[in-house]
Amino acid sequence: MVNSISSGRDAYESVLRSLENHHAMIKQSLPMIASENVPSQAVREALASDFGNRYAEGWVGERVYAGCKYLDEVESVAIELGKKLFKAEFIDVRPISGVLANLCAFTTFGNPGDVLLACTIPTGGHISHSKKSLGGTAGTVRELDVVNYPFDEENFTIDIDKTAQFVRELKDQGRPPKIFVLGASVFLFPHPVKEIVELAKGYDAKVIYDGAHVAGLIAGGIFQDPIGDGVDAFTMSTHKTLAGPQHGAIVSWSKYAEPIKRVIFPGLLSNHHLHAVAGVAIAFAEALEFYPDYARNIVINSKTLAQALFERGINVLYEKKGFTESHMMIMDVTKYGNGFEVEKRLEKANIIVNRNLLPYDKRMGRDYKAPGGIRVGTQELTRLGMKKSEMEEVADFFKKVICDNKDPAKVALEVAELKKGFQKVNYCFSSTKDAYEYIKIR
Ligand code: DSN
Repeated sequence: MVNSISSGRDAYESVLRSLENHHAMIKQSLPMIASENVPSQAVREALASDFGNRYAEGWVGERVYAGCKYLDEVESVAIELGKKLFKAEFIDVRPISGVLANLCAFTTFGNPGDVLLACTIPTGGHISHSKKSLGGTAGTVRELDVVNYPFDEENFTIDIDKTAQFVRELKDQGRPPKIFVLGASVFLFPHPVKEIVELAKGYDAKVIYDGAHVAGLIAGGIFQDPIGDGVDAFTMSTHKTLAGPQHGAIVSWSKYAEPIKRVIFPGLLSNHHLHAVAGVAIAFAEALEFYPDYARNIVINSKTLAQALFERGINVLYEKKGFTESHMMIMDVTKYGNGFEVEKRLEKANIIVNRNLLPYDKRMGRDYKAPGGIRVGTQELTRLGMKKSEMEEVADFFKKVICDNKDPAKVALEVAELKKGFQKVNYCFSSTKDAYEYIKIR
């Protein structure tokens, strides 16, 4: 923590020092939080551009401000590329985050009091899909009546038969479902999109697929094709496997374009962070060119790391399903303490992960502060060029810290040594600077 700040100059220097220190730290770390990534230099350039100082309320070509010529050009590129990547009729790249994209979808397709189905947080659901009692966006902000899918914990998937029965019961109670949310923050295997779309049709309900985590995998053609499988809207953030700037987008059909556009502006946003829109356009271009390769390598690395950890005695879940089909895996670390303690030990070794609830944690009396699990993602290490053999080395580091109780400070030195060879962003057009280089403008 910062000690004392006695003047504006102190504060100014302290902030800039923290920024540089962070860059130095991340440079020698293994960033493995599944919702993060490192963008290309071109995306960083967009983020530092004057686009970030401008307004362009309204739709491309119909702005309510002057000065939008180049902003419009760039947003048009993002829209065209987004439609191509996600095989969609319509995309709006204005939501400034994944949560905002979800709120836009909830607002377009639901009214307060409507019943919305989603996964619980321990079964992978995101807080924005959650109930009012948890402070979730759907329940708190949109006042939707959130209920949860019956979940097949053995296979880590939504139980379709039980869900069909559950929604029949809801209908009999006079609470027919209006929105089915798919997608998750612990997203190991594709969700049963076709089955839920079919079920939703019987109730004239809408299906929203939150693909924030897997958008880059979908762009690379390796996970599932939610629009092709018939969802009404596919929301995303643009910085996880997609590796763009922190932003959001909503993909849908021409028939919903006008209501979605109106909800976003003037409903939910004024400024839509045009520097980030430029970053999204660049990330989409990178995805078009490089992601079939990138997405495939992410999944190979996830499977390799999960298997390697398992072989070293760490309880990575869902072995019988191959652990994962995505960029992430989930492990039960209760043999070694709890998720919080293990997260902190790994952090001391410069291995950055997050503690996570396991599907059965609630029954065991565990909560999110000290859950039983750790979630690990391989998308950033893959972007830096790591392959199967590095995943074996990474698994060794985990074992040393978690199972063998080795001094994390010593492991941190080995982590830094491995990381030295992986300092460039791959799967992009230009990579002349180091991935975490701190670029001064002042
Ligand atoms: N969904 C959170 C995560 O997965 O870390 C970020 O929104």
